Amino acid sequence: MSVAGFVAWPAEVAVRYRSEGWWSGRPLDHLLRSAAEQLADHVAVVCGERRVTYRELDDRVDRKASGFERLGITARDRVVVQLPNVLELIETIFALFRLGAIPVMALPGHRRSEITYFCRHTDAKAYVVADEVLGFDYRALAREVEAALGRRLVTIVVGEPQEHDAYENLDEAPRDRRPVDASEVALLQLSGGSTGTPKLIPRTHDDYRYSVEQSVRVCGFDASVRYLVALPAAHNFPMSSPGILGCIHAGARIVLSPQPQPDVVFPLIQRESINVAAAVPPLARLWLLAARTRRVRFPSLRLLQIGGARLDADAAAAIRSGFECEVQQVFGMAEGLVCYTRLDDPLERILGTQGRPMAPGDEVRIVDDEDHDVAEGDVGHLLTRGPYTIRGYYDATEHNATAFTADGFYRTGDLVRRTADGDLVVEGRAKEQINRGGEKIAPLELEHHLLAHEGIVDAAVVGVQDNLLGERICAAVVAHPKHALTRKDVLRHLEDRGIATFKLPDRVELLPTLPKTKVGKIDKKQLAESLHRGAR
Ligand code: AMP
Ligand code: DBH
Repeated sequence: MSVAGFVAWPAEVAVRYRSEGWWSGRPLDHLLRSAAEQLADHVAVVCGERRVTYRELDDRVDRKASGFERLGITARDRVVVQLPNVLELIETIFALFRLGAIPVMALPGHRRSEITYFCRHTDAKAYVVADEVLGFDYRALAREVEAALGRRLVTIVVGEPQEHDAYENLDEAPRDRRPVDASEVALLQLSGGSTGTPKLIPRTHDDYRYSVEQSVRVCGFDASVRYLVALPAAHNFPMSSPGILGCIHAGARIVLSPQPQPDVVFPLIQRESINVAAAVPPLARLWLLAARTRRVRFPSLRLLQIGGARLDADAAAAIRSGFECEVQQVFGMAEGLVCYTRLDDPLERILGTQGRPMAPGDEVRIVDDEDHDVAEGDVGHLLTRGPYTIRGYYDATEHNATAFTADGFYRTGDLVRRTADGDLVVEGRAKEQINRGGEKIAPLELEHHLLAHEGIVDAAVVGVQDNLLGERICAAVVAHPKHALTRKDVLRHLEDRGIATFKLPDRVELLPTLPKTKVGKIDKKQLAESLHRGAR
């Protein structure tokens, strides 16, 4: 039996994935157990001045698992984990994997609105946070979330706990336990989504592990890798492509950067002789500019992986020559499918495409609006299915009916074409989503929050083209004449609603009316274009 709300693969498909050897039946925490057995004294994680070996990490995870258990957390319990890039994040998720409990991978930028939703929607038992990061107090957030939920959460705090439970005290003798069933849900990842509410993505031990193993193979990770985590660690890219889990599978070294800025990252690359790093396109370009002005070089850096948003060929070439390293494009999604350019691909394919699916079991279709395959080379909707692509969002029956085809393909919402070499090129998207430098934002969700203001009669949120971020979030608002609404009021309203920091609009426009289509719907295309023209 699996956790409720999970859509499993059809039985005959699961049988095939197992017989092909794609699903190994081994749970995720075994990645760490094997590394601890084979490379006990290798450094696994560097976090500030702390360095832990694989043996130490494995031991700590065992003790933490028993500690979580003492607080009443058992198999299938959902635990919202919202930690910055610290060792405790890695320990926590592995301790939960070991118990068969299910971490919900929140990001540090999430606020009351999202965290309350995650807790309510998953009926979470516990919440793991840091005390304070960059002046923001997560213990206070935990209080607000409990008030919104109207119930208590087991809140575990890394650092000074106040009235909550101290993470430090989760330290109990390791126990023998039943191995976890690898076909069960291991974690809930998040999707940017395109609807009014965020979507949760159930990933099983079997499927996530397969995606990590395939990533490690394609990216050539081995024990010599020193991998920099500068993006938020819980995100699917730095977690699994090959990311943190890939490093553990390969016995590589994970170096956690508390922040992504050059001031923090550059000294770390030098001090730790980093050879692989992952970035979203705007971050890679920011690093490049800073490296140029400071005239620093990074001779240890071998590979820069770039994904999360479209990287154009010129930027890819500039990054490659500026850092004197190889570039790999990563086109992935927390729902599953990950495409990579291969390390030994000809340069024009590395720079000019988003690569191709990583695994033999990946199925890809490119279709028109009627779900018919387009002619080879034409642009169409990308559909995908396979041994690590979900068959449904968590507890979302209605949305799943349109987000997946009847035969189980996930509708990615991306518009792509396939080159003669078989690589995919992302040409745009059909889904209502803003991609702000790799952060995905659903306009509908923001519009709901805006319309909750009594002085706002109409609202539309659109992505406006931006040279650095790809897109910026712009909220166009029509205020009721009786309310003398200012832009500041609108932003303050959104902050009061408790939405994630990365969803706050870059720009708020107060307009007398919004452009409408012939059938009376808001014409977002025209709106985005006029806002773009207005910005120039
Ligand atoms: P999510 O479903 O929230 O995990 O976001 C995944 C989406 O990010 C994909 O469906 C694409 O729209 C976008 N994406 C990820 N990587 C790339 C890339 N390398 N190039 C273009 N778009 C990307
Ligand atoms: O954007 C993404 O979600 C993403 C990008 C690169 C991803 O999930 C991944 C690699 O695994």
